[in-house]
Amino acid sequence: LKVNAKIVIVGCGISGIAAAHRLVKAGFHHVRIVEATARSGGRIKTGSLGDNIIEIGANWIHGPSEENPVFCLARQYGLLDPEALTPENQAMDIGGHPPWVPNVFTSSGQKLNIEDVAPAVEMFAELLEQSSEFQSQGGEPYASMGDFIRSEVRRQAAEKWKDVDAAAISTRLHVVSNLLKVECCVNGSHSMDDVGLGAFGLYKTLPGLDCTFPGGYEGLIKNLMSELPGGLVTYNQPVHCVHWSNTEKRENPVVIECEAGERITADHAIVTVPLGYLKKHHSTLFRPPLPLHKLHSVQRLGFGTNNKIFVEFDSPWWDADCEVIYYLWEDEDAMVDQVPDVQRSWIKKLFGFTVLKPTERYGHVLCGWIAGHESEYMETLSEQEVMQGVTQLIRRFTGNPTITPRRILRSQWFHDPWTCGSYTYPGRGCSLQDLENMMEPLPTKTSQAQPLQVLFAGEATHPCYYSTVHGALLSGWREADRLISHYSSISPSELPRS
Ligand code: 6YU
Repeated sequence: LKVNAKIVIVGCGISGIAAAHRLVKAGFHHVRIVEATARSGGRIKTGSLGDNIIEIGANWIHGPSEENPVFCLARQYGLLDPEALTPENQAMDIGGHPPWVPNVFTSSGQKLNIEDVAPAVEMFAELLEQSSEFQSQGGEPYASMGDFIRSEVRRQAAEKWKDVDAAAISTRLHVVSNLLKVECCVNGSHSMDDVGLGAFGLYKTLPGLDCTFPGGYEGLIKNLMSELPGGLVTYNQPVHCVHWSNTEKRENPVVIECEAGERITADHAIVTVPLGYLKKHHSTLFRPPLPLHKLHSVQRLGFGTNNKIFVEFDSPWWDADCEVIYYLWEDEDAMVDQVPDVQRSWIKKLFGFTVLKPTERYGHVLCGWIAGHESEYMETLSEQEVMQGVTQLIRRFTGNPTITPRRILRSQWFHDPWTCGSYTYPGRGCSLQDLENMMEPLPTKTSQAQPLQVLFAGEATHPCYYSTVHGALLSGWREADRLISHYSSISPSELPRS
């Protein structure tokens, strides 16, 4: 198949790169990517802290096993540690929540035993599992994940913990607050009250214990880019508007208008901009505007913020086997995941830290996680202020006033003008239909107009792997395949001429 169709891909993240890769391999030779920034990779972004490699965006391969195309490519390019390749690692079914060894600290400077927190952790895990079932049952007893979890914990605690003393119950309810904050990071939501209960189960996990890229996630981007023809990407070229539905022109019916004024004509555009960008700019990005049903899905789906704060220490103050550190605020109301006074107390939303392992590779580096409006506020502070907040927090919770970080680095995804947040979650009232609307090409009804003028890829368009790199990659392949099968099914006389 060798076609002359002109295809312009908007955005050079993993979905745009995947689409270009597939199209070029299939014989399309007029493929171009226009990218707003000076780099490829989008939300896959590797940086450094001192001598250490750190991931500012995507961190893990979620579910590294045969069905995960990111895992298969990373293996093919030789980018993974040997442990990640073992059959045992691939077979582990963790349901999206790795079984990390925790250290739990309280705001009064105590380190808790696992037995103190285990009953709440188990109850929470069961509720997450149950919540996935409402999707198939078609009924939602509560409007949001937050409502469901709080109500169920209250109900079950009254039944199962009736003989437990008040102090222990209070600790358990603070564990629930902490786990709600963890889930805000996992989902990229401000609060679990914003996450729809029925749609929560749309997200599917793959088997395999999550693994990282020892040389950085961007190694995947570099390898894929090296297989594309040189000059295919135009950098520093933000797209201002995609003009479509030009009924007078049968050839090149799409015009991509760039902010710098250049107008690129094309037969098809594949738009891969993040949902956060779409929410903010949809009214100027499309002429004519998006059909209402598509626009409503853009609005209904959630796109929140999850940021990381990397902190390096001269020596560890956590246990040698510790993989995650949790903080319980004893002065907080039970089971809350939002901070009432964001400017004064934003740090309360940070659920804790994951420990970068192995130590021989990373030294003593922790990665703090903070979601929501508190995270967006954190982005406006200076690095010095963030460092101060983190230092105070660690000193208070460990009861050790001498702990001093060596250096920090945080991500600022909300204020990134081309992302406007972190990733997609199903908001209240969302359903599979919303994700299907997201991926539907324009024009939606093929009458006389040229079909497939504007196609949509990107993590927010995947029906069950949204919010992930593998979801984004698969969505790019899907839209490339849509064009490939379109051109395979039409007769040669109908093919665009160059
Ligand atoms: C994963 C992980 N991970 C952490 C953090 C973030 C994300 N993800 P891109 O944005 O990449 O590309 C679009 C391009 O378009 C970009 O280059 C723009 O500059 C450009 N653009 C925009 N406007 C333009 C314009 N006008 N003109 C031209 N160009 C324009 N995923 O698999 N593992 O560990 C994490 C994490 C902090 C921010 C992540 C992770 C998400 C991925 O990074 C993301 O999906 C893809 O990279 C997106 O690729 P793309 O091509 O679509 O867009 C149980 C359960 C519950 C449900 N959810 C659980 C899932 C867990 C999600 N995990 C995420 C966690 C972390 C830690």
